[in-house]
Amino acid sequence: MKLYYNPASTTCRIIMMFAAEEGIPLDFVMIDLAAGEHHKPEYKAVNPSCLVPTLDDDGFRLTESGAIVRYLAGKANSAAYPVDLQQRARVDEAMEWFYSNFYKDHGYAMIYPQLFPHHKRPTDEAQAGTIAWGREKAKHWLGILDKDLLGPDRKFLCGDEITLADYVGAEMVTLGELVHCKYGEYSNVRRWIGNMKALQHWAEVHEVANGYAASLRDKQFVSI
Ligand SMILES: N[C@@H](CCC(=O)N[C@@H](CS)C(=O)NCC(=O)O)C(=O)O
Repeated sequence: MKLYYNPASTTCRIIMMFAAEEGIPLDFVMIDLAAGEHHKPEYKAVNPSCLVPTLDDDGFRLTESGAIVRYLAGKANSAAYPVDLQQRARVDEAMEWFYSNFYKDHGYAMIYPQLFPHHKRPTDEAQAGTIAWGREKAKHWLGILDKDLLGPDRKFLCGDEITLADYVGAEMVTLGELVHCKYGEYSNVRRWIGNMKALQHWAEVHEVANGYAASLRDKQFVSI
């Protein structure tokens, strides 16, 4: 199976981490986002949305990181996506919470406009307003993540065992480290992220992202 990816991409690292931890072999095809390779006709034919990741399983092409990890988990019979209907529904519930609530505010409103020119708003006022709004909403979601989704006892989002939701959520939260988020008010979130960072393949999968973070160390950002 081929994965079109870029290691600096949050949504790609969800797949990279899950595949690495589960020992699922993937042939990685690097797409150079900085050079605009994802907008070239060759890649547009692979993924019409011109985004990474895309999986190609012997000609079966699949986009959307959430769909891709579910597909890989199904192929590998992974316990990280339980077959029991209600347990699986809990994993889906947490995954959807991150994609549709948390990421749009924390990632797309607070973080990406600060990092990427094509996410920057057209005026200073709109830019500052978007980031401030995203920050407030992200703090709201982090409070729920900390107290209700994790609480003081859970090792992972759905209990003591890691699930797909943890792979999704941990990438979306740690994305904030690029803009110097420390999440000081959210001790359960920090404890959970610590559990994720202790995974065997975390360091190698995050090498490029960590290099990018280091290059941003001296910049000023709005953070949490
Ligand atoms: N909903 C998609 C989002 C994919 C996505 O946003 N990918 C980003 C990298 S994290 C991308 O390809 N960005 C290229 C661009 O914005 O031009 C998924 O979960 O796979």
